[in-house]
Amino acid sequence: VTRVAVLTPAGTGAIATIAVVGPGAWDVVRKFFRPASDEPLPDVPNPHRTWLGKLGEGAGDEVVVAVPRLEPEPWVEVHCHGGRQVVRWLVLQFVRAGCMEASWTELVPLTKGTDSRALEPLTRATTTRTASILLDQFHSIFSRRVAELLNATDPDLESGLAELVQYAGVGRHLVEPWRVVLAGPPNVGKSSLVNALAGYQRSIVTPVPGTTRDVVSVSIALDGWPVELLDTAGLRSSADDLEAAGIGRAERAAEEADLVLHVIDGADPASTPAPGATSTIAVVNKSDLAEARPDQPGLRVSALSGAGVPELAAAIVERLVPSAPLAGAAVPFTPHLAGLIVEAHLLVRIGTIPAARETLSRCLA
Ligand SMILES: Nc1nc2c(ncn2[C@@H]2O[C@H](COP(=O)(O)OP(=O)(O)O)[C@@H](O)[C@H]2O)c(=O)[nH]1
Ligand SMILES: [Mg+2]
Repeated sequence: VTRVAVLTPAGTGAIATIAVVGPGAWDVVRKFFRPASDEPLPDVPNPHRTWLGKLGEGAGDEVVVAVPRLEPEPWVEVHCHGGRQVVRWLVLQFVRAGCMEASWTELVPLTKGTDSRALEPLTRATTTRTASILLDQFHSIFSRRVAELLNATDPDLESGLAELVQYAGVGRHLVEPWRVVLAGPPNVGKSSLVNALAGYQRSIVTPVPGTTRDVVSVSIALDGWPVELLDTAGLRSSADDLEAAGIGRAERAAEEADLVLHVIDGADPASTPAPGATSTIAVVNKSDLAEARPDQPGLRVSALSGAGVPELAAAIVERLVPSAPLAGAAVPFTPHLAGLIVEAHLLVRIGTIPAARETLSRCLA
């Protein structure tokens, strides 16, 4: 069967691309195409070439026909004017000639050497860094590596999994951002710090304690990694019901976070250092003030002047992404695949190699 699909988004644009894919693709395009030069289209298309001409009866639309590839099936593209009616009219012409209308998501898996499971996350990636990692995996880097490891010796399987498992965290967060909660008493400068990290005004900053009643989130990219900063109501007991509800939500947000920034006011003599759990960074804000004490443990910053903010951003990235994959690295690119890799790595480490291989095999499409 030969399929026809519009590859460009619905709506009006300057250019649209229609793909005709399948055994009859070349013949059906050739039937409607009138080349601009005297040279007719060849009987068999040479891949990697383009032709300019007109497509369709009557005046026709001026188009460029391209043949990106012939394997595994002939793939012919028609680049035409992007008006809705022109595109519709050309597609219908192919349908009348016997093509089946399809969506682009049905066509892309037909591309040789690609892992179509990466396509949906790729369309949702928010940074170029995550998109380029997903693009690598779309070109089967992860699935090829898994296939190699399934055929590898036991020691190679173990070292291969040890390498892949380093990127499980990244794989879980190529689409879903890491969640970083700013926690601490009211008025220490949490909202100001969110704004300083984001580089723009977003959450409410006020000198009155307890204004951030709920959890306010700001999505940013740190070093190309998607991070959601969650600004919480101050963690303290409150008589105000509305504020108390906000505090409850703040505590839950902190429990579910990938990282908690415990913020204290460096100039407040009553402030106590944050608990030193592994998933927290102690932040001492207001380091610009004369009263700020130099003895408090933690990363010293000033949301007001910006001092220490780049260092804080670097510390967050270091904690969230201790090892970043280089270009071309195999990355388990969804939370599901990351989970399978963690499990397979665990199984290989406790010596149950056949179970590890079975788990790893579930990473293949
Ligand atoms: N001097 C100084 N004041 C700050 C700094 N960060 C925040 N503030 C002030 O402290 C007050 C409380 O800040 P806010 O961000 O609302 O604190 P939150 O309750 O923890 O969210 C505001 O008046 C801010 O302008 C800082 O680094 N230096
Ligand atoms: Mg606040």
